[in-house]
Amino acid sequence: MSKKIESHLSEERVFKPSKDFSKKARIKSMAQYKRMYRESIDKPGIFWGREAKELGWQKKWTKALEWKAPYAKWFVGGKINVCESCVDRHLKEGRANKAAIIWEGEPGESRTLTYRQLHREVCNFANVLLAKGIKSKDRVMIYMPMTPEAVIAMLACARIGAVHSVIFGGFSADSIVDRLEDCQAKAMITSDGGYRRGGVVPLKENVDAALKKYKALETVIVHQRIGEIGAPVKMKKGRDFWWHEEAAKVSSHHEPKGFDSEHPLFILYTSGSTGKPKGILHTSGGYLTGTYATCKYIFDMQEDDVYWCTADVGWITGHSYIAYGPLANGVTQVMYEGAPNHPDFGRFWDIVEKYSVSIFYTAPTAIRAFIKAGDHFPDSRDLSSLRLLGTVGEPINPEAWMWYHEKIGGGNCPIVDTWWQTETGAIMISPLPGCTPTKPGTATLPFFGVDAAILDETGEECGPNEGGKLVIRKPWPSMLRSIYGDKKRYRETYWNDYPGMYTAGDGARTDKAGNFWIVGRLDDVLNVSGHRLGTAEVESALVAHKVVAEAAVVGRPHEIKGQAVVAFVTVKGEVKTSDTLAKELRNHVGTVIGAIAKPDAIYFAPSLPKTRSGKIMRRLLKELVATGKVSGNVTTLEDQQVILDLQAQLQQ
Ligand code: 7RM
Repeated sequence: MSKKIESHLSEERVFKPSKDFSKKARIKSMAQYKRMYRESIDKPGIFWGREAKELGWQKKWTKALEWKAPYAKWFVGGKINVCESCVDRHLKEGRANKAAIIWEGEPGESRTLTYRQLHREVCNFANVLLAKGIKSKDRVMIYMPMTPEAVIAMLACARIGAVHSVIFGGFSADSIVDRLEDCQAKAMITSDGGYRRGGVVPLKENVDAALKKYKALETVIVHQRIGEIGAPVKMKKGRDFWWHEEAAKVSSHHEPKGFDSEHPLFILYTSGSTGKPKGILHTSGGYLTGTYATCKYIFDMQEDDVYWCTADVGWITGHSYIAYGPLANGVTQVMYEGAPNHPDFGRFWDIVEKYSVSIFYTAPTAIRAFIKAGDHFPDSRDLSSLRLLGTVGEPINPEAWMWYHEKIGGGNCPIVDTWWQTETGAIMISPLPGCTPTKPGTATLPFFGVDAAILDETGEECGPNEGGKLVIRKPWPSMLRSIYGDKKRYRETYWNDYPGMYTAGDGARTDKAGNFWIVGRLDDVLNVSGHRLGTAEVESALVAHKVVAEAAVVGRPHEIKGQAVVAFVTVKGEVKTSDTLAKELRNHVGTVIGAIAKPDAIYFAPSLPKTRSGKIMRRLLKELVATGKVSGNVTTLEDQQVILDLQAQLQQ
């Protein structure tokens, strides 16, 4: 099979699931998929009602969907406790002693929480939050490493109706401040630190720095992860409390109360085309139904599976496919704290072997890094427990797909390439592993209830192989409900292109078989290692530095990261440019946003290429960094010499 990798990489290769896989899968044939898809589109209330019912509601809904574009309400009148559906329900259904989370710390320790233990921990921590005066709809920020306590904190918030907002542990103190202010958080849950690549991430220290600027926060609860190893954290009296000390003061019993199906569950910030991240708001009943059903059908989760999603809980993938979807399915999952290359690139495969992982979900950027590291890492591990593989975050290049298929899947695991977004809450376009014929590079077909289409500028549907904008024409249960505190931006960002339809911001095309091929973002959003980053965010971080007059940021194709950040900077009058200054600016971006936003390269330019009306022509800069020259139309440039000078600088 490996010969095939070299010989032809055309769209013609089609991979079908084995008969053996299909026989045991939840969806066994294309006929079954088509029948269910038809029903999900024609009678969404009946289709989704059946899925939702499996979650255990405290009160049944009266109406499945109320749609006044662009606002949807799902399961109106129903009452549900999301945490009860993810945890308590399994105690009654015979899973009390089943492993819910098998956790591995980066230094190597291992810990298992059964559903019963998870229940006790969550109830206990819910009582801690209540004792600290956290009430329904209060916003609670979570800034933690990948420990079970991160999931426990999320579930405890859900249990008492508080709205969590998780911020990725790699973001900086300044990023915390922006988000605290935007959602007006009342409490923060953090850790003394987390392990990453052998080092310690000083989470509490970052929180302390952020709280110098945001004073409205009342309570900080600190989970002890590092203990003696790290520098001792400072605890501010009356504000900061140790998780374990507070937990010891309260009971581990808690009766879950039902909340409205549309009760807010969480806010998650994501990059858009302005400098200010958007707080994507998700609610309860519909979100859980979407994440539950996608896990069930796309990951084909079954009672004896061991599932592992390598994402961080700070991203939507960690919310939907670590915290909520898998637990709603009562599956056993692996959770890993650290980096894929610690101590070396064999770590993931050691974990797969150690816990007999059967379903594995990761990002193309990780796969490309593994390819580069060398085949001896997976070759020397027993990966035969795997039966299904998944990817998410960006288009997967056919080479990476084939390597994943051969080297990790041993040539017989279906691959689900899942397209979705923070905004969609759950997977939207993906193969169903027991039936969909797959091709390297396409996310294939829409999931149940997803009315996806590709439209041209006039709103006409594009034909096969015609590029256009990806839209969703009908509401779906796990869709975002708004941008927190900014309905105007919600309408303008997602609902303005075509009346009543959701625009994803991605360019795409279909092939003759109806498969969706996602090309990439159409707006000024980069995808760096599968993470969304707005060029405007990086630009505003740069211009906040005292020496910078102007900045333009573009993405450059990168072998492993997919895209790398490249910045063009004009400094103020008297300032001398140097390598040292470039380094200082890179670190500055790291301080303002986080390490993922640091530019790979900074080019100093006396001025930036602009149109006569003063708009920076990012299109030219993008071409310049990708190819080293500018071939396109430059006649609208105000000063053509600017781009020629930059071209000369890049060619040096
Ligand atoms: C889940 C997640 C969303 C953006 C999206 C796309 C890109 C994600 C795929 C993909 C091609 C995929 N949420 N994207 N998955 N592109 N194929 N399977 O990543 O909000 O952080 O990013 O990511 O551009 O719009 S996200």
